[in-house]
Amino acid sequence: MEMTKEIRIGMVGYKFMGKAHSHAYRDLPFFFNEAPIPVLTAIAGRDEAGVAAAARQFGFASFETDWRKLIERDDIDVIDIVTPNNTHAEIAIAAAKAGKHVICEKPLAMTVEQALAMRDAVQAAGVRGLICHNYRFAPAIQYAKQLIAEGRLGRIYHVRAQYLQDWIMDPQFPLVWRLRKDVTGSGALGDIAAHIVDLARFLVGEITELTGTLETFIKTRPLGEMSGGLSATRDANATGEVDVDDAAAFLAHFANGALGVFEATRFAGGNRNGNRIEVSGEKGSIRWDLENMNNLQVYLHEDEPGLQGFRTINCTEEQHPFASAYWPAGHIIGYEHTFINLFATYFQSLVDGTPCQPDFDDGVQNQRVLAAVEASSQTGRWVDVTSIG
Ligand code: 4PW
Repeated sequence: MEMTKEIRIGMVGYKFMGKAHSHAYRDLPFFFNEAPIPVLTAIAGRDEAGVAAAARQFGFASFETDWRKLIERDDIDVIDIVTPNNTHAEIAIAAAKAGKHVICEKPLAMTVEQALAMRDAVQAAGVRGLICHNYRFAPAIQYAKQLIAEGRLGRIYHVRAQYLQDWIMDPQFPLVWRLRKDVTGSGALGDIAAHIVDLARFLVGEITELTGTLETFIKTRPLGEMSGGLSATRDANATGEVDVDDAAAFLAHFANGALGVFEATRFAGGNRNGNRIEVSGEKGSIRWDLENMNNLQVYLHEDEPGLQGFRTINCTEEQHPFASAYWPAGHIIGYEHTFINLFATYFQSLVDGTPCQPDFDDGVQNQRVLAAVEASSQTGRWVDVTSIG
């Protein structure tokens, strides 16, 4: 009997996404019992006490206080980057050059130029990059993709996507790294619009041109630090200028002729994590909301008149992608399982040598869209996404 392959993980960073990824690695073999097994080999962070505590909590066998040491180790197959965005390119390129596969949180980089350099580095080294757009791995989104690919919705006319949060609405919420351009690149745009751009690209295809705008409602905030999840601690005595967007909105044309309307904001009071997409086609429509993520709303025009309307499909049946790995029908899964599905697919592809998306090409395409929104916001004009970078 052939042994199940092990994939040895070296993770850089250990906050919100570090916890989400580590949890997924530990739970993965419970559900995907024939998939390669992730081994939590080492974790890196600059603060020795912090990284040691994270290693204990998440279950890593060892830790390093310099990510370069992690990359030099020959007992690691995959480097997983869960640090702020301004560090992604340097770590990913060094990891690829050292022959490691690279998992990277979104957005891939600060700029299209960096994203291209990261894509080129993994290609040149013959290793595989994965960008963590976990939401496309919700079973309901995978099922929607199947319906669209089978032509069940016919020609696609509209994409309506929103990512609505409200965690920084308090003007006293501090200027954490996610609100500092030098660390994060952009605000709601790169942090959450990136996800709906990925869902739209996955379901409908490439965006060719767009026009958009960015807005910063609160321009000065107290200084402070993230303290876990999306909470923060505030320094009462110092303030700083906010140089990223609080909200982004744009209209887009897709290569297949569809029209898209996108909105991403951290100022939609009452919406804690409202990641939503609706696709309208000539024969039917689908709509999905992360906060009710097991359900897919489906409308099919072929339904008998009088009974037409959106039906709610609970995507936990054996026909729904990934669902059988978990529980019997109707026994729902959550946010954390989107990461498990993503990593199980990626690790299997590493062993089989088959393609796995979203890869660094997807990261580059996504970054082009983000750059186009910024450019359009500055000029007030439509921007050709295909000509960027
Ligand atoms: O998936 C989302 C992220 O990309 C999460 O809900 C929080 O917002 C954390 O970062 C962004």
